[in-house]
This record gives sequence, structure tokens and C-alpha cells, in this order.
Amino acid sequence: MKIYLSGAIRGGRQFQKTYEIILDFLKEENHNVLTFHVASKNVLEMENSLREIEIFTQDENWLNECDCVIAEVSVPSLGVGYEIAHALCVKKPVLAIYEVEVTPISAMIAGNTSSLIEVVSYNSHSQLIEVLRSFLDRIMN
Ligand code: 6IA
Repeated sequence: MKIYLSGAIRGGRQFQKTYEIILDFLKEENHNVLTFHVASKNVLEMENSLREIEIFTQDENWLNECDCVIAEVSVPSLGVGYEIAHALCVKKPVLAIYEVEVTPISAMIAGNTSSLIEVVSYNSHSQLIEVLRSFLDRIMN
């Protein structure tokens, strides 16, 4: 499947290692992750190579063409919130996941009533993988 991985960039890179774990798992399962740069250690340094309008246009095209969105929402991010809203508008299934210890996530995500979004917390590496696996199993079947 074509997967749009969404995670904070300018919002803060505290969860970069988690994005990497998610990306590695999705690649191992042979999915095509359109936004692999989200997990890159150097994404902020690489940012100057693209103009903001190019980033926006490319990401919007990817959101329109993906099969689903996996958003790690532990770090509040305007971009991630925007991407979730866009994905729901174009009827894509969204998994929003967050580390259970983080301060309460936005009510616009936690309280979202769309049938297309699942909001799930995890408290360990193995639980994170389990949550990803069960979401993917559900939307592929
Ligand atoms: O507001 P934030 O920067 O935290 O928003 C993060 C979200 O916006 C991510 O899920 C990305 O999909 C998207 N995003 C933000 N900056 C970029 C970006 N910069 N490239 C692609 N998507 C982005 C340039 C990086 C580069 C490797 C040239």
C-alpha cells in the first residue's frame, strides 16, 4: 500500500526515533512509504533544498494519492494536524497514534468523530507495532 507517514518536523523532532521505527516496520512489510523523509535525522538541515510551496504541493498530491495516513501525533504539529484534516476530507483512513505518557493530545484529534480515523495510544515498542499491524490488517481486508 501507499502510505503517508506524518510526523512533526518544525513542530519538534523529539520523536524522530519513533518515526524511524514506524518507517522500518512499514518497509519490512513491503509498503511504499511516500514520506520517508519524516523519519530522517537530517530533515531540518535538508529543508532548504525545497521551497515551501513545493513542499506543500508535493505533500498535498501524496495525500490525495495515498491509501492511508499513519500520523504520529505525540508532538503537536500544525503540519500534522493539517494533513490529518486534509486526509479525512478526501476520505482516506487515518491512524493517529501517540505515546501514552505525552500531555493530552488535541481534542480535535482525540475527540474526532469521523469513522475514518482511529486514535490509539501505545506504551511500548511492541505495542506500537501491534497497533500498526492491526490497523493495516483492517484496512487491507
Ligand atoms: O508543521 P510541521 O513542520 O511539524 O509539519 C510536519 C508535517 O508536514 C509532516 O508530516 C510532513 O508531511 C509535512 N512537512 C513539513 N515539512 C516538510 C518538508 N520539508 N518536506 C516534506 N514534508 C514536510 C523539506 C524536507 C526535505 C527532506 C527537503
